Amino acid sequence: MPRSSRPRIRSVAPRLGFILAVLAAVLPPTAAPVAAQVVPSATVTSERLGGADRYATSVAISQRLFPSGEAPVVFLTSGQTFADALSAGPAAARLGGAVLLTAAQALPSVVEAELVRLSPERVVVLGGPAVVSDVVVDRARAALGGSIPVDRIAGADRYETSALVSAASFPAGEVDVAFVATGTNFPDALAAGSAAAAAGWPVLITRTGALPGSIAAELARLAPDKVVIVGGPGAVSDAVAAAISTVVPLVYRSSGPDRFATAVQVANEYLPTATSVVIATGLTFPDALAAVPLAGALDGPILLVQPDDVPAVTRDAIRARVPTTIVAIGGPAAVGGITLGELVGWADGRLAVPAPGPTYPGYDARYHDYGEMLTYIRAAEIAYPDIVQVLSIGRSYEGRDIWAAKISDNVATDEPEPEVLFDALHHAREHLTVEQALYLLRTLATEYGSDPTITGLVDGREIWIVFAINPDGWAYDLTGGPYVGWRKNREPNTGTSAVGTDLNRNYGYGWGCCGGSSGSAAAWNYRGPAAWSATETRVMRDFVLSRVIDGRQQIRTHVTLHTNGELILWPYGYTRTDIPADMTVDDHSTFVAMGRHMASLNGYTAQQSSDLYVTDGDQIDWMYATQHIFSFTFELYPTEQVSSHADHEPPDEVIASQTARNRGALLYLIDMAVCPYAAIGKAGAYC
Ligand code: NO5
Ligand code: CA
Ligand code: CA
Ligand code: CA
Ligand code: ZN
Repeated sequence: MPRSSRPRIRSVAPRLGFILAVLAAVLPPTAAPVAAQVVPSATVTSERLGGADRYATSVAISQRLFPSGEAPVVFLTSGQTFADALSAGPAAARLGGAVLLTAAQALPSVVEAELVRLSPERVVVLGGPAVVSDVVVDRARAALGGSIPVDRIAGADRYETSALVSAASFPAGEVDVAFVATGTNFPDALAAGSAAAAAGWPVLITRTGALPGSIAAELARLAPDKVVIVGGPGAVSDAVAAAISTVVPLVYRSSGPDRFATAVQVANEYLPTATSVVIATGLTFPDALAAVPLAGALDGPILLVQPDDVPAVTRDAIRARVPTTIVAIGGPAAVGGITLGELVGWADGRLAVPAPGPTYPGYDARYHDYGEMLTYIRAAEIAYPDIVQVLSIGRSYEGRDIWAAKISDNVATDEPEPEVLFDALHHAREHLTVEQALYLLRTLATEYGSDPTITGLVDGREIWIVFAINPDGWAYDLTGGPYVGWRKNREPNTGTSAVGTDLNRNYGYGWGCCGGSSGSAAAWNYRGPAAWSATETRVMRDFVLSRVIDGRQQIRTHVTLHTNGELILWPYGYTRTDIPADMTVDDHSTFVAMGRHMASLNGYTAQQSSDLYVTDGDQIDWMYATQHIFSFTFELYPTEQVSSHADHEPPDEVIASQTARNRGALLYLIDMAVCPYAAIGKAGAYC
C-alpha cells in the first residue's frame, strides 16, 4: 500500500475540539471510559488519551486515529506480553490500521465495541492461543458479524511472528530502512517503532546473541538500503550486527545509555523536525506500543517519561523541539498530571531549567531541591490552572522567593471559604517536610474531580501551602558532607561569626520568655536579637496577617511540618501548663480531640508541644494566641533515634510511604477548618 494512503494527522490542534465533539456524539456508551484532558497554552496543544486500563487506552488511541471509524485492518495483540506487539505498530501504520490490545482469555468489552466501530476489512490476531486464546478470536469474529476475516499470524517463536508480520505488511524492495531491536525487552523496539511508523518502515526483533534465521530471511526479502539496530551491544550483540551485514551491508546502530535516552536519540536521528510528540510511560509497554500507529500518523516520536518524573534527557529534547502538540498516552498513573504540566511547560517555555544550585546526592535524588520544587509546583499550576495558583509570599534574607500555592476552586478569586495553612522547612535539614508539602499539593491537584472527598475539600476551602520557609538554610545544608545538618536561617549576627537564627524561636508571642530558646548566637536554638528579627519569620507573619479580612482571620487550621519524632504537637510550647490563662478550656479540648484523631490516622503520638521540651517564640504559639488558629506541629518520620543525623535526613526510599502516611490526617485538618469545635461536638455553640 502506498504511503499516502496512511492516515496523516498533520495539523491537529485546531481540529481537536471538533474531534472530541464528534467522538462524544458518535461513540456508543460501551466505549465511554476514555479521558481526554486538554491543558490550555498559548502555543502548545496537549491532550491525554487514556482509559481506565491498558485496553481502554488502546481504544482511546484508536478513536483518536480513526475518529469516524473505517480502519482497513486491526492488529489485535496481547496486552499482557509485549513480544508480538513490537512489530505490529509499524505494520499497522504502514497499512493504515490500528493496534488494539486484548487479554489472553477474554476480549475486553471496550475493545469489542471499538472493533465494531472501526468495522475493519480484516483483523490480524498476533501470536498463538497461549497469548490470544481462541475464545477471544471467536468473540472478535462474532462481534464483526462472522463475515470478516479474523486470522492469526503466529510463528514458531516471537522472531518468526515478527518476520511474518513484516512479510504480511511490507512489500519486498519498498522500504529504505529496516529497524532491528532486541525481542527480549520492549523499550528499544518502541523507540524504533515511532520512527519506523512515521516513515513507513518495519521493526524486526532479534535474539541478543544470534540473528534468528526467520529474521535473516525477512531482511533478505525486504532488501532495505540499510538496517538500523536500536540498542547497544548488550541488547543486540556485535555478532548479530555482523550477521545482518552479510544480508544488508549497511548496518548502523542508534542507542543511548538508557531507554529514555534511546528514544530521544532515535527521535533526533529520524524525526528531527517533528512538531508533534507522543509521551508515554517507559516503565511498562502497553500504552506506548498501542500508540505507535498514532505517532506514525502524527509524524512524531514517542518519548518516554516516568509517571511522576520527566527525565532530563526527555525534558531537554522537548525544550529543543518546541512541539506544538503533545499527546500523553495513558491515565494519570502512567503519565502523572503534574508530569504532563511539566511537559507543556517545557514545550511552551513557561518552565525554565532551574538555575543550578546545591542539590541532593544521587542516592537521594528523589528529594526535590529548591529549583526542582519550584518546577514541580509550577507544573502543577500549568496542569491544574483552575485550582492551583503559585505565588511568592516574600523573599528570604539571601533573596530567594518563599514559594506558596493556593489550592481551591475558582482559585483566582478570594472566596468566603474557610482557609487552611500548611508550611514546611522552618528548619533547614528537615528535608522530608518539603516532600510532604509537595505530596499534599499533588494529592489535592491530581485527585480533584475523581476523589469525592478531595473534590469537596478543594471546592469548600482555600488551602495554602508554603513549601519552604527557610530556603537559604536549605541551600546551605546541601553544600556539605553530603549534608551540613544545618537548622537555622543564614542571616548574619552582629559582633560574631556565628550565623543564623532558629526561625521557630523568633515568632512574636512569648519570645524569649521562658527558657525555651537561647540568647547566644552560636546556639542551635538562638532566638535572634528581637522577635521578628529574622527576614523569613516576618514573611510568614505578614502572610498570615494578610489573611485577616474584614477584621476576621480566615485561616482556621494549620500544620507546620517538621522532622522528626512522629509527633503531633499542640500549643503551648512556652509553658508546661495544660490550660493557661491564654487558652480556653474548649480550645484545649478541641486541640486534644483533633490531635488525637489525627494521630489515630497516621500512627503518630499526640501531645502538648512542651511535653517534648519547652520552646518559646515558636510558630504555633503565635498562631493560636494571636490569630486563634488551631495550629499544630507535625514532627514527621522517624521516631526519635540515637543517631541525630539520620533522624532528619532519612533516605529517599522512605519519601513515598512516609508522606502518603499523613494523607488522612492532613485531609482531616482541611476538613475541620469549617468548624474546629466540631471535634468536641460544639459546632452549634461556636460556628
Ligand atoms: C521543634 C518542635 C519542638 C516545635 C522545635 O526537632 S524540631 O526542631 N523540629 N522540634 O524545636 O522547634
Ligand atoms: Ca536512595
Ligand atoms: Ca474557592
Ligand atoms: Ca477567602
Ligand atoms: Zn524542626
